[in-house]
Amino acid sequence: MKLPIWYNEYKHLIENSIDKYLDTYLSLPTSAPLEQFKEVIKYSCRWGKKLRSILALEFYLTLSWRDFSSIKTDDDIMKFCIALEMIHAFSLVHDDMPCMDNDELRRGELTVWKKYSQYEAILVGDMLNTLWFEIISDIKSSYVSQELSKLISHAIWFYGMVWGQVEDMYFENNISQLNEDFLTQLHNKKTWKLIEASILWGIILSGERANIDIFKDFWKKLGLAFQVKDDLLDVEWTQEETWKSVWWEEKWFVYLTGIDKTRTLLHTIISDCRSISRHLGSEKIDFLVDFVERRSK
Ligand code: GRG
Repeated sequence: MKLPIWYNEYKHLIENSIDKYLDTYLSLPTSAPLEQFKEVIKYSCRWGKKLRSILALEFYLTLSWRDFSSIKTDDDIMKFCIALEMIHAFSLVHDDMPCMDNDELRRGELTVWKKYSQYEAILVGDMLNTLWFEIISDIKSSYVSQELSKLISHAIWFYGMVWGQVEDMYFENNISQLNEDFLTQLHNKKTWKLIEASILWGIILSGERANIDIFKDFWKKLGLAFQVKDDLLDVEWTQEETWKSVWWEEKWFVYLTGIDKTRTLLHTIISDCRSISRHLGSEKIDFLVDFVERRSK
């Protein structure tokens, strides 16, 4: 699916902001081992769709009636985007490790543990999951910064990514206990909590909290659609097309319900998202919804 120019502009801004932020620290002279580790840090955050932060940014812009050109790399919304991408990168680096998914390919490149080493993959994850606190603590309003820290922390642990990953690892060896309900719950924790945080905070930073109730269902459904599509990618596309390892896994909607039912499920959830996003009248958000359904990466 071809990405529109604006998507690439957003992505470019996010990537530049991450680089700029890291460079403030990484340009300081250090010892030889740390020089190599700096490369690992940059490698972990590079590439990827940056979808979570693009969602945050677009909700922020639409609801605050701001133009993309008015955004500066040190605006609070950009700090939030950098933090989101660091947390996401951290979860991917750890998820790929031999003790978890044991993946060798991510974002079209070797996974961090495969290219560098397992100890560096663990440490770069530790670092990224610490750095976001510092970034969020730089947000101008201390009340917002405090609220944001709690929400992000919940997306990571409390019914969030870590809990989802614990269940994921458990069902790996106890597949007979898995059913559609458990799988939905697992994905809700593992995947949609961070997507929820992205949209919710795009709204809050825009100053339009009154819109939160309208979009509650939206982010829940979009997060699930994202994961259902992720499962489908593994059966519908090749490794070259998706830029990641694809294989048949038993923990999938496709495995539990069959490919046709999974496609129908995706289509239904996406239609629900479209009817909610229509309220916003943003072509860009409509595109992001379509993108979740039609992406090949
Ligand atoms: C405490 C943050 C934290 C993690 C430790 C490893 C782990 C616990 C959780 C795993 C969470 C995880 C990897 C969820 C998968 C979500 C998913 C489908 C990721 C792929 O996202 P994309 O397609 O990736 O947006 P790109 O490469 O485009 O950024």
